[in-house]
Amino acid sequence: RSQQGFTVFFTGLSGSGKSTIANAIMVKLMEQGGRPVTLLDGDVVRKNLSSELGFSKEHRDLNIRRIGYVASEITKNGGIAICAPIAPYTATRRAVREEIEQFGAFIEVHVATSLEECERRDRKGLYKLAREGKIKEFTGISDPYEEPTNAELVVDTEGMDVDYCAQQVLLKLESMGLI
Ligand code: GGZ
Repeated sequence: RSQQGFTVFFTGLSGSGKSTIANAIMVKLMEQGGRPVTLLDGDVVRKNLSSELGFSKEHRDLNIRRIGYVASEITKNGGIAICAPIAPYTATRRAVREEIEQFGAFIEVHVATSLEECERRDRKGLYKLAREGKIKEFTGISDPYEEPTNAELVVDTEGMDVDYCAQQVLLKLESMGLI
């Protein structure tokens, strides 16, 4: 059994299902025992590590670089880091990948649930506020999301349940010899 550390890095729109899938795989990986599993979820990181940051490109990049740094330390020490920010910029995702691949594997998972579906769900009412101009620089509405082209895995939560998507991720990790 491999003891290499690795990072699973989810990227996708607000409300795409990143956190839900991330939580599901965290539970499964913890059940397997062995390596410690650390979840770096978007809102939790923003509250604890990036509380002074907003949503400009500069601030988003800084947020992602911080997440990448923490994940690289975890990976270096043989642990499992699961990250779930929007991470809208290709260049920043690539920089984080390069940092982490020095120490272990990097698995980018694009949660490709469409904007239409995320907005239709609007679980937190943020899309409505963004459409009304009450939230500025909102990803997908008034701020960019650069679609990944080199993700190890693409999942779409529209019409798929969370467990199915989580299973896809676990199968990928297995096929890469990581678990
Ligand atoms: C995007 C925003 C914004 C703007 C607040 N744009 O669905 P949520 O609520 O819980 O997740 C979103 C979260 C995005 O933070 P991240 O740290 O993941 O973003 S990034 O990777 O770009 O740094 C959303 C909420 O914060 N939120 N304002 N303008 N999402």
